[in-house]
Amino acid sequence: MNKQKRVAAIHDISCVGRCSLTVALPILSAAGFDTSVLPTAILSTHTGGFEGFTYRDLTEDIKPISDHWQSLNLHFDALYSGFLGSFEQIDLVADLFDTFRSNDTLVMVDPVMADNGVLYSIYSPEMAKGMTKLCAKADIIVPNLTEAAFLLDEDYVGENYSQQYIETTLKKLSSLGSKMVVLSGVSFERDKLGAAAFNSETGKISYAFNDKIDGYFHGTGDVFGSALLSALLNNFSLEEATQIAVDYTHMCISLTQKAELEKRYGVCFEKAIPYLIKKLGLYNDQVTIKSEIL
Ligand code: PXL
Repeated sequence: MNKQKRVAAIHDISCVGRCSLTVALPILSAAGFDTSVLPTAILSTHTGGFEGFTYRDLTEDIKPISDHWQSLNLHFDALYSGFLGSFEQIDLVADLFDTFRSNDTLVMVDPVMADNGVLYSIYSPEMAKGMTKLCAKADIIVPNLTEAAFLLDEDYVGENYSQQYIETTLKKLSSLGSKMVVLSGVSFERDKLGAAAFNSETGKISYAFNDKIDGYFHGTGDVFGSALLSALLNNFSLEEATQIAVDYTHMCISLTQKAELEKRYGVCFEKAIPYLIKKLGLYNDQVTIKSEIL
């Protein structure tokens, strides 16, 4: 057996409402990776749709955890950051990248901070500026269209944009410093939704789409990012990995919609894990998802 790859997932724990670590950890584990976690904050729920959530900022714990990890001489095949708990965490996570990056480490930054044209409630515009610094340290960044606008200090274009706009945006995002960019939430046709990917080393831009399901489903950015990383670490190309992540996210949304689940609790990504595993080629047996098991 090849050596099992190890990932560090650096996100918050939203105790209720599937997103961030409660999504990244199970998906990356199911995809076969030894997944270590570094929680950036603990919230009773995520910030999008629940009143009165608690918030414990774990900024003070990052450096001691990192120092202890360093004493263990840990090697990480991927470092994957998402929602950060404070402005200071940007520099702390950047330092952690410097400490644990080796030649074969893939550093993925999801600049989680906004959606649908607005910043998440606890984020400030300064956070958005700081996040560009972290993106510069990444091999791959995975913003949505709103985050892209904040990173580039541009106006959010809403749903009216051209293919030219997407391709220019991909290139501008890559010039922040990362080799690869995957832009999520891209749609050119009313009934299709997906992502655009750019590899600055080859200059290649690719698109991955699936059927669009109307409505806002919480936590899908984290489902998408975790599936994308799972595919990249399983040696799929950027184009293939983007399609796998789009298809898996679509499957999760589709199952959630069929089950008529409350959207603020996130998508039922768990039920679609066998589908992801099959797409990743980890099992050869026929896998069918039965929506009636929901
Ligand atoms: O899925 C993004 C996310 C992660 N973590 C927290 C959030 C959100 C989006 O609202 O509130 C705490």
